[in-house]
Amino acid sequence: MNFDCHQCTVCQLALLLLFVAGASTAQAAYQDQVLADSPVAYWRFEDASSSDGSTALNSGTTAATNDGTYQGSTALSSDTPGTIGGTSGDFTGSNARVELGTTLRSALSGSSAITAELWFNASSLPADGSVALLFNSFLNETGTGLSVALQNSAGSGSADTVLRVAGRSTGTDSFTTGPISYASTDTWTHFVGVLDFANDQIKLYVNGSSAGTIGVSFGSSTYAPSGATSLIDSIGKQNNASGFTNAYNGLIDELAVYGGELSSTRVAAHYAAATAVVPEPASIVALSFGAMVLVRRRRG
Ligand SMILES: [Ca+2]
Ligand SMILES: [Ca+2]
Repeated sequence: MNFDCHQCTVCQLALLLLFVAGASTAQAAYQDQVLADSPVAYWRFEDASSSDGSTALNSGTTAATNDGTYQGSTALSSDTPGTIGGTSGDFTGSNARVELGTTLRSALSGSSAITAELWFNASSLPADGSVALLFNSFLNETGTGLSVALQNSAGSGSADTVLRVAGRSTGTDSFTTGPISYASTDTWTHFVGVLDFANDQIKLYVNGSSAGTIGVSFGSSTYAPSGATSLIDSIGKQNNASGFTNAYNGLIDELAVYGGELSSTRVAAHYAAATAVVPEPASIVALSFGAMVLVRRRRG
């Protein structure tokens, strides 16, 4: 039997290239889906360093205007959701945070809806009566804007923990929230919260599917920022009048903010892009071996 080793090497190289291309396509797919919806801000946590003072790059349309700054010994982790790959932000639950400045609120001003989208994986839930802040833009004691957080009410242990998006359209609004039960740890979850000011609704999505539409009452049909302008926006911890508080303990990745509503169709498309099946390296080895056997049989 004649067997051409040159062909075998070409075959293996071709399969290796296919595998590498497949893996990088899967990583780009989620990012491409998000960018196709023109997020105002999009922090991917793909930064080279997270040492205090280093930049958390904004890949959204406002670019460097809304770059963040790592503080409080925030780390980067290779534990990431689905097939997205790369790195996520690792918030220790003590002082870790990304500081975002005060410019996002003006970029969102006038929007008839605001959407926040992120992946998170909680290492622990907030204690009874406590809040773990995932993301906040200007929603403080009196500020407008929105926040995403885990909140554990006093009593009943963690059984009454909720995941919620909260907001005010204008300074005269009450603190308006859309909560859903959530008490998972060590689990990557895709969450989308929509504040629909024009239609007085909060819409929630978990892992690509609707988790409820809640009728609320916003005072303004468009976002009209107001409040204590010195308080900065942040990820992983909240800046309020008493300083940084409400620490979150866990991972956050691919946090995007849109100056409009992300539709249910687009939410599902984003989630699907992150969960597309990619062949495991072991499968590639098996496929490569199988192809070699086929080549040998055909040529033998
Ligand atoms: Ca990432
Ligand atoms: Ca509780």
